[in-house]
Order: sequence, then C-alpha cells, then structure tokens
Amino acid sequence: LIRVLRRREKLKQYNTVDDAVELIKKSKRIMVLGGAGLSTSCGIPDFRSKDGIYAQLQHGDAQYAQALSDPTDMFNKEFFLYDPTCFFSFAKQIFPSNFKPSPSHRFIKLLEDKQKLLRHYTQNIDTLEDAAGIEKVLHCHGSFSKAACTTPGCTFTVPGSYIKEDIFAQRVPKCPKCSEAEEAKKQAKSGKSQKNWKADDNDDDDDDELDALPGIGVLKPCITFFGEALSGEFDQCVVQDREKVDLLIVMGTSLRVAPVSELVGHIPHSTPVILINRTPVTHLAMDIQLLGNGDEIVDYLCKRLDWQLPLPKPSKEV
Ligand code: CNA
Repeated sequence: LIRVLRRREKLKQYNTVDDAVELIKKSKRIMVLGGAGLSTSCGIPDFRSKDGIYAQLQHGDAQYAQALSDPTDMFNKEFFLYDPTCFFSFAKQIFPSNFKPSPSHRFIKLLEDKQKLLRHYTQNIDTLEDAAGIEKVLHCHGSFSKAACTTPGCTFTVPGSYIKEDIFAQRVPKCPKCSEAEEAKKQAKSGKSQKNWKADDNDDDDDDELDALPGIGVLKPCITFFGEALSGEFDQCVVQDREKVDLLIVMGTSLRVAPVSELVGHIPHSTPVILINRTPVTHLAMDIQLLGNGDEIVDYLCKRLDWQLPLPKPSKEV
C-alpha cells in the first residue's frame, strides 16, 4: 500500500491521453504486461468479464456448474488430479486453433519493431504472441504449445499438437510411457497375488495411492494452474528488467492473479504506468487509465504516433 501511495504522489504529472502518447514516443524500454483482454476480440473469452469463462462455467453450462463448486476449480491443479475429465471436456474452447492475433497483439509487435519493447510479460496461454511474431515475450503462465505427463518423475513432454485430437474429441490424453508402466505394474501385481507375496513396504502403498488419482499419467498442457508455481524464469526476468524499464503498459488484464500482478509493485516508483483496459483497475495505482476497447485504443494511439500497425500474419496453429 505504501508503494502504491508513493507512486500516486510521485507521478501525478501524467494524467491524459496526450501524456500517454508522449510517454510512448520518448520511452525506449517499455515493459508490457498483458492478459486475456488482448485476445477477446480474437474469439477467446477472458476469465472475469460478464461473458467470460467464469460466468459461463457458473451459469451457462449446467454440466460444469454442477461439477465445480467454484469456477476457478477448472484451472486448479488439485481438482485436475481428481477429475481431469472436467478440464478436457472444456479445453477445446480455449485451445489455440485458427485464431489470429488482435490489433493489440500487433501493437506490441510494433513496439518491438520500433526497438522499444523491453519485454512482453503475457499471462495468456493462447500463443497469439508467437503468432504475432513477438520475440521478446515471456509466457508467465506457460502455454498450450507443450504438454507434459503429470506422473511425478516422468518427464515425458510432447508438442501441443500431439494432444490436439484428444482435446477436440474431449478425451483425456494419456502418457504412453506411463500407460506401459501401468500395464507392467498390473501384470507384476497379478503375478504377486498369484504367488501370494506380501506387500513390500509403506512407500509402495503411497505410490499406489498417488497412482490411483485419475489425473496421474495424463498429458496436461503446460499451462500454470492455480496451485502450481511459476517457472523461475519469471523472477529472473523481473530482476533483469526492473532497473531498465522506463514505461510499463498494462493491457487487457484485471491484475487479479498473483504473482504476475505484483510486477506493477516491483518496478521503480519513478516508472510511469499506463493501463489500457475495458474496465478500470482500482486496487493498484496506474498513472493513466485508457479505458475502452483495447484494439480501438491502440488504433487511436498509432494514429497519434503516426505509426502503422503491421498487417496480420497467416494463422499458425499450435
Ligand atoms: P481476466 O481477469 O479475465 O481480465 C481480463 C481483463 O481484460 C478485464 O479487466 C477486462 O475488462 C479486460 N478486457 C476484456 N476484453 C477487452 C478488450 N477487448 N479490450 C480491453 N480490455 C478488455 O483475465 P486476466 O488476464 O487478468 O487473468 C489472468 C489469467 C487469465 C491467466 O492465468 C490466463 O491464463 C487466463 N486466461 C487466458 C486466456 C488466453 O490465453 N487468451 C483466456 C482466458 C483466461
């Protein structure tokens, strides 16, 4: 809170859209922090808007409303391990396929082309930054570009395309290595009981308990669920970037998901922050809030900056 108040104190010189244009013009190391609002115009719903995924899960589809005590359970690791079918019956709605980057993505690419982008921290998992050709991007919450086995100790990882068919067929994709191991284990066990062997030790019982969870041995997309830690790369990048950044642009996010939302507090108080979002952010101090449709706002900013947004590229599937 102290940090927030100091920021308000210090930076009250920036208030208007003219200030935003000037800041973008003069800044050379812009950090962008983006969220689901970057991709809503591409047809991918966000979490918390009135027509977002949470509202859909809570009120729209009875199947999910019954299964989930809270809509965030859909992206909760513990719930996933107990019931992976729920996520995989829903995942096709957010799996990146034939989506094209929005003007907002292309604006970030333009910042990069103008040598102004320090890094784009995206919370999105839809890989549309890659489709837009943005190179200085950190996928803070991972993405659908890979999937990995959930069995502890199994490192089997595949490209996202490997599980695409299962996702669209609403099937739970199984790890082929663990399926083999499971089969071998079953056979060994039946051999054991035939010979009437004793159980080996307690560790084995623990393993059995874990193995029994339906979400173990499943190829889970490498997206960060609630209850999972972010990769160490996030902290490393923040440490590297915090002293270099000269402007932070927050785009299309409610800033409700920590620790990424905390990035705003990690940068120096002297660094101005511009928010481009449909709804205001009231729990963190922004110097300038440009509220409305993000694509229209970046279009306006480009006109004011005399910049041309790059044309959309042909879509690239995961
Ligand atoms: P959120 O909490 O749903 O917030 C989205 C924000 O974007 C809201 O404040 C909206 O007002 C705003 N918004 C929506 N549409 C527009 C628009 N056209 N123009 C301007 N603003 C708009 O989602 P956050 O990103 O803040 O939350 C982080 C979560 C969302 C991450 O863990 C993501 O993985 C997760 N998510 C990602 C995607 C995706 O990859 N496309 C989709 C849904 C959820």
